[in-house]
Amino acid sequence: MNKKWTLLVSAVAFSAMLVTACGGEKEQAANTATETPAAATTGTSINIEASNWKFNQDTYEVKAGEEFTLTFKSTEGYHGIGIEGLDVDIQKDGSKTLKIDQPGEYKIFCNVICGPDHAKMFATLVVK
Ligand SMILES: [Cu+2]
Repeated sequence: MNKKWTLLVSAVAFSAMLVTACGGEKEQAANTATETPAAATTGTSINIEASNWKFNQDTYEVKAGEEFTLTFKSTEGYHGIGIEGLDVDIQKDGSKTLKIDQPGEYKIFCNVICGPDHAKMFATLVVK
């Protein structure tokens, strides 16, 4: 009976630790998010660079209804990008001309299984 109880307590403590660890990571990610000057990415072209394991900016901004060229480059490692809801599928290096009429936030993700922190590679395309 005692042994069972100890086991249960350890299991609960362990789960709590896991939850705490996850929460902590998320918080850290939010804290490390840096504001980038909008001027750098507003206009007719945006440059997205990927390294191990992040994009060079958290957000990229373009204007709705205006054509722009998206240029993607893997500066370290081999990465790619896809953008949710858009026909973008670039791997390693490449560019694509786009025009997005619908303002909103589009999720940018790495579309190459590139390594341990692949799942953390996200950025946002803000269409204003
Ligand atoms: Cu990846």
